[in-house]
Amino acid sequence: EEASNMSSEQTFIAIKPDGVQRGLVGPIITRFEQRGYKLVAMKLVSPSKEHLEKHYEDLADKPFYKGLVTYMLSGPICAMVWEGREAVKTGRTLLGATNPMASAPGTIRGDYAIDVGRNVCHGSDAVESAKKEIDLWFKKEELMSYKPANFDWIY
Ligand code: RTP
Repeated sequence: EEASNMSSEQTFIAIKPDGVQRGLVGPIITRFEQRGYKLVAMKLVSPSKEHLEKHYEDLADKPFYKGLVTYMLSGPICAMVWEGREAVKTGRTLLGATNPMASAPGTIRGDYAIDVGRNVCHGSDAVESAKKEIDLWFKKEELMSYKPANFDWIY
């Protein structure tokens, strides 16, 4: 497959405080690695309330918004950027439906979560929001550029 179509798309994936506390960082990273995605950036962070309000600004009118921000402030978050073909859409597929009660087994939420307010992970929902989120959570120099050794076999 042509290089142009193999690795250009990036998505922002975060392991929420419950996922970090429950020791799910490893299993979640493993799923993205095993599928063939490339880890471009990763850090454990405790963002400010203002940062999280910006991240969730589109949800400011929702009844669950305040509780959501409090939940996201409850412990460190593992922030990541993953890259590869259709990374945004497939990233959401790997995560599973927002409400874990509707997430299929085999997805991260379908295997590890029960409550929509403790759903373990976040993934960008569109290429445009992925760009905004990557820009919000990472500095340019935190994004790594390299060619994984397995890419000639995956694409
Ligand atoms: P995410 O951004 O975390 O990947 O989730 P999403 O796009 O699938 O879902 P969205 O509607 O944007 O909601 C963001 C997060 O808010 C929490 N939530 N709680 N009814 C509720 O209590 C409720 N609904 C949503 C979830 O943590 C969801 O991931």
